[in-house]
Amino acid sequence: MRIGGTDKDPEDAFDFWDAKWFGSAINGKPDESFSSSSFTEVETAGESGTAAPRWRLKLDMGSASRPKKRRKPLGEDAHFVSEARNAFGVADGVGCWSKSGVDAGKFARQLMSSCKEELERAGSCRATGSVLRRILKKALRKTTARGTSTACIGAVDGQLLRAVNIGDSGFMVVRGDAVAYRSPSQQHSFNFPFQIGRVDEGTPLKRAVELATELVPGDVIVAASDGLFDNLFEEEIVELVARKRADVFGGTAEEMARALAAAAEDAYRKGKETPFGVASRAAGSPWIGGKTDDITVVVAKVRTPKASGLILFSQGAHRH
Ligand SMILES: [Mn+2]
Repeated sequence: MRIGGTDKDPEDAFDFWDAKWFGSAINGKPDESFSSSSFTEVETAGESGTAAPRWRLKLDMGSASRPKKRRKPLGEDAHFVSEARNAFGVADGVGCWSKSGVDAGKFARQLMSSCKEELERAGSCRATGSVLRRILKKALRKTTARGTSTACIGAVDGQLLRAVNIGDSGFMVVRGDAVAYRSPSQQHSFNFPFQIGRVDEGTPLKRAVELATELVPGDVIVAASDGLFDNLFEEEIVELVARKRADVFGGTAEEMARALAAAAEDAYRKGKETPFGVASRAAGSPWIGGKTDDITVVVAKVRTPKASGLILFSQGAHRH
């Protein structure tokens, strides 16, 4: 097993963990305890009683991906953004399917593109938790590739960000210099997330959680695969977002996404201390460094419907 970032080809360094992950996924009946700490989780089952939203917030979105293997540039993560629906999604196909000749990345990409298609086909209907769950279910049925994947789709519903999530991809809402919300991660055990697949493979979709959190203009949503969250601490993510946001002309969503993905890759390539290292040691393994993994980041900047040009003027900046 590799300790740190240097003594082995990083592209092959993760077999130990992959084997554990995959083996349990296919054969095991692991315990299904949640690894969720103090995050707020809003139950959205009683949709019928909720008032209609007063106004809709808009998302300016950008994304970045960094594959762990240069020879496999598409990697096994997938994502989508839909400006039309103010929605996004992230999926992380389980890598060790490759040992059976299956590219779980293909499955994850099919799942995300179908989610986008179904969301946009649903027209202007509200993106409630149960609607998002239905969309994920329909998208799953449309996949033809084999494999399993985590999945997280989020959409703006009035002033709320609604999401349906299964596994350890997820999102956080950065407000000012703090984390206003973070979605809970679902793992059977360390480094073995809930994951969905076709037919009987993976975790039943009913285990997906519906989430909702209130947004305010100026919030920055960071949705990502575990490649980001395992390699950067919350404080590092917040700090990077804040630094980019302070850049009046340069802090686009895409630039934020790129900077976050680059920092996460840097963390595992240089063997820095990471959340993954901390969690590994807590699980009894002497791991130091990050997790060599595909990294996918979607950044969504939250604004009022017509505020995009006004923010610059109110800050007294001039664009030529
Ligand atoms: Mn991953």
